[in-house]
Amino acid sequence: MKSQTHTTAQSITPELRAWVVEQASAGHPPEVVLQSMLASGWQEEVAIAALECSIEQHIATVLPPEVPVPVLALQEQPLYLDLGDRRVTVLSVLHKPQVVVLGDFLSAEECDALMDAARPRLARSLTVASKTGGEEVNADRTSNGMFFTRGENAVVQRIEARLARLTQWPLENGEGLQILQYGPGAQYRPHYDYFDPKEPGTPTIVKRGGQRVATIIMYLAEPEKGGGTTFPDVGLEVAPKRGNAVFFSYTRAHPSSQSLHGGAPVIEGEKWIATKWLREREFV
Ligand code: PD2
Ligand code: ZN
Repeated sequence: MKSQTHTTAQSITPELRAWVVEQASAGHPPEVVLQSMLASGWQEEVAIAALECSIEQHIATVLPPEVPVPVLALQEQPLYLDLGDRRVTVLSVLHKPQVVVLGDFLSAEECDALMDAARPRLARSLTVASKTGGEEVNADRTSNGMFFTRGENAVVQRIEARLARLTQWPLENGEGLQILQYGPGAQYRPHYDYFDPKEPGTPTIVKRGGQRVATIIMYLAEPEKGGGTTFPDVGLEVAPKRGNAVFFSYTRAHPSSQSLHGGAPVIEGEKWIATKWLREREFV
């Protein structure tokens, strides 16, 4: 690299930035790049700042953009959240990725009402086909399921309004509530809920409200064994306790979000969940 002889007012030029990105792309670790800048006469603060801002800018060109996501009101570390019609318990919080486990989010009557209304409409679960934007049966997902339309009945309306207060995110940005039933052996292998920007079907899918930015899984019936919701990147497993819920968000449609998650196989009994996916904008 070109030697830096003057000691005042060094600045991060486009050439310096390009050089840093080139070094990083060639596989040189940041500390090595920093050492070589210092050896060329760069002041340490300028060299570190150059390293940080060059890498940040480079990341912005190769990763999908970061987008705003719903954030729960947990600033004062409350034990309970008053959601107007119900007080729910904050059981645990993971900060990166944001994963919040909530106790008593649904009443037993609400769980039963959702399952009763869903039961006659259950069919083998489909997933969005990322190649085409349509739907397909997926061997990674061996549950039965159905979708309510948004606001379809009084219980669905009440739960959707509660979710909107929890997430401080417009109710209109939510997809219709999905119900899934898992018997023994059924599972949902680890996946991301966002739509992969590299897949050809994604532009079609995101015309209806943009990317998914958060998921809430509510447990309606608990199996005796198995069926936890796993987050393999962070070694977390959420117990599928009836009435409880888990919220998680993903600021970037990329594995670096660490939002990989799955439904572990049910070993004994039956697991039922309701899933709400939140989009960036109104889901139409
Ligand atoms: O059933 C689950 O625990 C589970 C796991 C992963 C549900 C979903 N994803 C989902 O509905 O997206
Ligand atoms: Zn999922």
